[in-house]
Amino acid sequence: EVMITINGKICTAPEGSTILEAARINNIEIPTLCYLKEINEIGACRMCVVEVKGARSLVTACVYPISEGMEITTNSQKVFNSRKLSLELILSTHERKCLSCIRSGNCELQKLCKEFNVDDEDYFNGENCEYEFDDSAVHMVRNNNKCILCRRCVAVCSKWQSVGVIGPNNRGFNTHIGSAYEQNLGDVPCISCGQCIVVCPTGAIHEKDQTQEVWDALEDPTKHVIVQTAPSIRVTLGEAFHMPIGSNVEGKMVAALRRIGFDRVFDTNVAADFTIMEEANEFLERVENNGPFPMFTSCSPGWVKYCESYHPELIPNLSTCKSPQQMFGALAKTWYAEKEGIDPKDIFVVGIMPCTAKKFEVTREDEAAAGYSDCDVALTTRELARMIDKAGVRFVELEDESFDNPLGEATGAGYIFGATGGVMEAALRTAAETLAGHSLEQVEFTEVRGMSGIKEATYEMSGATVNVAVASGISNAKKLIEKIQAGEAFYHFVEIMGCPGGCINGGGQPVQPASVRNFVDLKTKRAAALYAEDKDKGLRKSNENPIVQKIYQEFLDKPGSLKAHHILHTSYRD
Ligand code: HC1
Repeated sequence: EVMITINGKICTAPEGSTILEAARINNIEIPTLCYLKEINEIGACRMCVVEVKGARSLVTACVYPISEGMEITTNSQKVFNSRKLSLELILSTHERKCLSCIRSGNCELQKLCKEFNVDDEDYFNGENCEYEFDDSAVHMVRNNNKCILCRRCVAVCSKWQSVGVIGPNNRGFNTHIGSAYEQNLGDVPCISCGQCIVVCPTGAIHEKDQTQEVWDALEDPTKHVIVQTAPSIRVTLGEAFHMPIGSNVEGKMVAALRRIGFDRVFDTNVAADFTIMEEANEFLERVENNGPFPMFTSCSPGWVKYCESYHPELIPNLSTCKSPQQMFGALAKTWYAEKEGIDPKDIFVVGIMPCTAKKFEVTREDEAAAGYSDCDVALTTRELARMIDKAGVRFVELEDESFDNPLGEATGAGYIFGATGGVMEAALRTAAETLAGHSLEQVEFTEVRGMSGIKEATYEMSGATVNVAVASGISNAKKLIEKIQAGEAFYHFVEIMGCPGGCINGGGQPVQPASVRNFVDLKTKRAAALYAEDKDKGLRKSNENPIVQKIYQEFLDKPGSLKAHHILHTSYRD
């Protein structure tokens, strides 16, 4: 511990801390705009300037280490004036259409302008670059007129995701973020993960809003509009309504979806149970046929796109299972349509997903079991929150309601899909039981839980040794693939999720400002709510789900059957 003084008060902080970290530990917030812990520590925005006794000028707290006896002032007039000046300069090149901005109300720049009494937005007005929107990608829009050049998006794209398809173009006054040679985002191998969106402090990047398509379907009397909610939505949606991180709002979410007017409110978790049935079966088939190993999971569309674009040689290793979102849509337009006597062309399936790549996934080829796209629209958690607000639904006050049947009751295995390691654990539960041929006591495979980027485990199952690995975030996936390809590791089964931590930290989730992201373990809190729900469930193995058993009996025959293949599996291309 190092002894320092902050604003006249003696306090301590661990050695090696920056001033920013030391202040936070002592409950003093220093504002930042560019800083993202361990990812973007460039001290460029100068919002975090503070006074240090003896230093010649103000120092940037995000990168400046503390030392014994250091005297720091974070709240002097000199500090305030400098921050205000920085904000005025940022505003001079910022498109100030705040009223209609998608981030109005949770824009980090807007909040600081208010705090530092920026009373003249036009103070440094002058010549400005005018950028066209880049809306060439399926999932997102970039409006560089609102970009403040903090480079957080650039940093996460290259460091978390090892994709690196964006960076600064041009220099000086003309600097702007984009792809190399000014290519459109839609023309470069972006994997649509949306991690850039959740770290953007302003409205410069956001998902392509498709809520109007859903409102239109809801008004169309010929459409039977079904909504399905991904595992992680119920533990993150509350954040959009200022509820604590990790609140499980499943009941309110269902109630809100009904108030909005969906004809049926179903659960993607049921389809996650189907994914496990198919994936466990596919895995056991590979065991019989000696590979190809490892088998990679295929439910994360950002990962699938990465695999297709960057590692096409691994396509034979990708599970052919559609993702739960797509399996759900396929079953809705085949089994459910038949059962309810509805023409599948009149069924409109909306997925509420934590993920921007799901918008891309619904457009994939070979995902149309009934001859129509399995799923029609994928909305992010944020888009759903906007629909709830627009519909005038007082979310926090809602009484809990339950999903509709028959596609509303999932096992605990379906819930944990939303966190890294969850798909693996769910698959192991069913695979172990299938191999044993009878019910097993063991439900939890805790070695694959937790937020480490790469997890490995070995299990003995009825005499067979199964090596598994789990990676989340593409930079970790890349490391794991390199290890496998170098022959340094051998796994039978590998789960990969495109976003660090899995879907609970997806690119479509409610945006938390950097002041939260840098200091709160968002991923663990959100995941804990899913594991708690799993623990509470009477049924925790996908193979125990009565509706899953029923649909196999009366419609699909058995996992891996021809019909199951036609409806629930897909193909890939490089
Ligand atoms: Fe996911 Fe999945 S878990 S991919 O993370 O397999 O997006 O939440 O819906 O499809 O079920 C996302 C989450 C989600 C699918 C499932």
